[in-house]
Amino acid sequence: MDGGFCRTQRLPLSGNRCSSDTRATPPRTRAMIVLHGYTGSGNCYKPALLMRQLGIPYQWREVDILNGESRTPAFLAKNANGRIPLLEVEPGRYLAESNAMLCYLAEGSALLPADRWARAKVFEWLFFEQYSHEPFIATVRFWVAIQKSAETNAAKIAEMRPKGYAALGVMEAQLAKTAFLTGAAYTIADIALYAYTHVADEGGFDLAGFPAVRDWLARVAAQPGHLTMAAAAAA
Ligand SMILES: N[C@@H](CCC(=O)N[C@@H](CS)C(=O)NCC(=O)O)C(=O)O
Repeated sequence: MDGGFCRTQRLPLSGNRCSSDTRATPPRTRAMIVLHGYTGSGNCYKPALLMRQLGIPYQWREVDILNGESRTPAFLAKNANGRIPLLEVEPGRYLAESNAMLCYLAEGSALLPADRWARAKVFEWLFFEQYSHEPFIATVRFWVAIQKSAETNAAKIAEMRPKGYAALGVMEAQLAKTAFLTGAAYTIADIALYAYTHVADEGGFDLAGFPAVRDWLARVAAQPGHLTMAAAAAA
């Protein structure tokens, strides 16, 4: 595995053991994390990229969302919202919402600062991504490049495209000032925004007018342990 970002804290293990308990019990083997996802989904790519960079092994389980697999009773029992990604942190313990996964997985690493203000600025971008960026850039890309339904959705695409460009403009303004979204350091905010920005062209978004965003995309792709979207599903 490529070099990654140092973790200073392990993910919690379930089960308590008193620190004064010195009995020689065998070390607990933790089950590998399972990422239920769909190849080509930026939301699924986010936790995969982070886990790769933190050196956390995971197993990818493909969910056929185009044929309704995420809406079956079996899947809805795992995530009532019927969406992927879904992170199975241990057998039967599920976490939905890509950016919640980033927070959970990055806890204790340099990618999620401990300082209250610095952390809040990371959250600011995570919420921005979900409200002002992903609903436009990812949705248009989905219709154009994945579902191939651009013609059917032409009116909605025309409405969403300016909103996608507005989000790119917000990023451009920040990245003209700082190397990464929250300042000089790479954080999970960059992972969250990279996921759909680096494939925005697949939805017909032209990044020519966003030079700082393009330079940032290259900086993110050059981070240790970087994983491509295609490779995320190969785990
Ligand atoms: N806010 C969610 C969005 C999840 C989402 O929209 N997932 C899409 C694929 S990227 C999905 O599962 N679509 C299938 C469906 O809605 O049935 C996140 O960030 O994880």
